[in-house]
Amino acid sequence: MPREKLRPGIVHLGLGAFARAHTAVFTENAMLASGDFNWGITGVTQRSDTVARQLAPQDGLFTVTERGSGSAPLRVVSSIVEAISGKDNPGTVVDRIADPPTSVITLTITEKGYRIDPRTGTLNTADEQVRADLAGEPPQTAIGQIVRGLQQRARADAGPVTVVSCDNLPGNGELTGRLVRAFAASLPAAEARPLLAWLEANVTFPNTMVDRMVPVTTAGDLDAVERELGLRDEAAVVAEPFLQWVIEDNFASRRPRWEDAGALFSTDVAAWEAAKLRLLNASHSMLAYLGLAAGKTTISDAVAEDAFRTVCSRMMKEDALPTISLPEGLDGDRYCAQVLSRFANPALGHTAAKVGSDGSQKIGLRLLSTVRGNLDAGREPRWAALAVAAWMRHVATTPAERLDDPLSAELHGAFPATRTAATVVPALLDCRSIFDGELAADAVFAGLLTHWYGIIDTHGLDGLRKEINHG
Ligand code: CS2
Repeated sequence: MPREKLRPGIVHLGLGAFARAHTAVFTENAMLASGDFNWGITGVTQRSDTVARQLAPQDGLFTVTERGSGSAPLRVVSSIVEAISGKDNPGTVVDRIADPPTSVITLTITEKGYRIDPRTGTLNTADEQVRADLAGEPPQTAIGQIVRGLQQRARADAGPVTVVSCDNLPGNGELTGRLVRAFAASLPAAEARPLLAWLEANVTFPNTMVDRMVPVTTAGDLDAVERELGLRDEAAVVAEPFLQWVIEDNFASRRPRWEDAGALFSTDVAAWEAAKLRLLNASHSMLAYLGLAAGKTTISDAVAEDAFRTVCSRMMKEDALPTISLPEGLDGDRYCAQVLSRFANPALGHTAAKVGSDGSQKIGLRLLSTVRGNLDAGREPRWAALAVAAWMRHVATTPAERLDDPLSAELHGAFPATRTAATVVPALLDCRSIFDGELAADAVFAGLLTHWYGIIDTHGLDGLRKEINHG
């Protein structure tokens, strides 16, 4: 890549491993294929500044190592032109968003980064950081940084911009648009009115579906890269060979030619996203919680267990597929088989603990959507309920301080002293941040959860094997 030709054009919020292995790679490939080098990325870290500190002395350069069959050789990625700690330099983030050459803002901030009020589906204005951002403190939340940047952009008349969410959320673009407008509308009226009008005329929020499994980089990975490269890369990432991006072509102004790098521009992103969430992500979560219950460290270890592979496959085919309409060009059976074989990649080392983190933010989108779809159609969501029960047991058997979940305290606060199927299931069903009243009151669902929870809790893997073989 001719770095001297590179000009900044994208601000990316959430510079984790996924962004480096997906968005940065697609963007570099698009620049190389199209010869348009105006898409250098200014990357912004969120809560932890580690990646900004790692990339700064490396001039933004880092390696991507693919793992598993069909892997390409190690490559150096050079599309990141600047890495900023958003927590420490929110003013710089706002300035970069407002810079006239910035015409795309991309986001990988994970589900919890959006600060959604689960009860209303809109911005959680009770969140302390959201409140501070609204009060005019240097913005710490991604939505606060975006809105303050757009406000500065509007005042300077710096031109239209597109905000591209790349997180695993249904209708991620529409959702981001709603949150941005909700933040803007909560500002004092004299600020809100002109800003909302400017947003309407100058900013779009296309929906996208992103896909690549990217585990946490380990010390062993860094050593392996050093052996191969002869240089230490503190910001190295590893990933599976597969990568995919489906994007709605709804841009307010210029954009990179991501299609030249293999991205698919589609008018049916919602269908791609629903398929990915309810098939891939749902079975990923299922394997994570069943795997954790059975002492399996990685997703590939979990999927190697016959019983677990079977329940995943049945969850996808019997529960999830009937609730979605597949986008044109996607074959359901082939997709399910491909997902299972990607999970089985033994070289990836994707841990069950990582995939199982933040369950409170994930299960609603991945599994409860399928549960509702089946209950509404008068069917039993048998396998999806098993996955939810496995999550419940994970929550109940992990001490609050070790549970990697933003709702850990709330979830643990709900438990009675003895934790059995009969006490844990109703206690968690009562958490309105996760289960709505209708779902919580559904006797079929509660019955399935209690059944599965009891089997895992009392009979473990052997009990599950027996039950699955009989079912
Ligand atoms: C995983 C996803 O950690 C998780 O929750 O299910 O990050 C998954 O690896 C990606 O969505 C794959 O594209």
